[in-house]
Amino acid sequence: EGQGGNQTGIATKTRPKTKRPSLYRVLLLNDDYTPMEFVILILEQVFNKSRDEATRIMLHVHNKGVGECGIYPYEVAETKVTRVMDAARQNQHPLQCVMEKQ
Ligand code: NFA
Repeated sequence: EGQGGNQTGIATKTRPKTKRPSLYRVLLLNDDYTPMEFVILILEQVFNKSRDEATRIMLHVHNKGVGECGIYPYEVAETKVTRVMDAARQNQHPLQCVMEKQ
């Protein structure tokens, strides 16, 4: 009586212990110098947003100081943060991208 019960005759359920990957929120931070168009391109190219959605997120970051680009498993989030920070550095923009456990 392994799977569906125990020695008492009372039916019990065992659930296979699968670990769901923890999710991370990737955020863009506002600054005074990064061009709006650059931020839109980042949101399109790194976060696969449409132009309309990218524009919406960019303006949200611009107006509120911070905004969410997406929620991903750790390694995906980390890769996206690295891509943004590399692109910002290459173009000499101070744009900052961070991840936080959701
Ligand atoms: N605040 C920037 C500007 O006025 C635009 C920006 C938006 C920068 C979102 C960083 C993030 N050029």
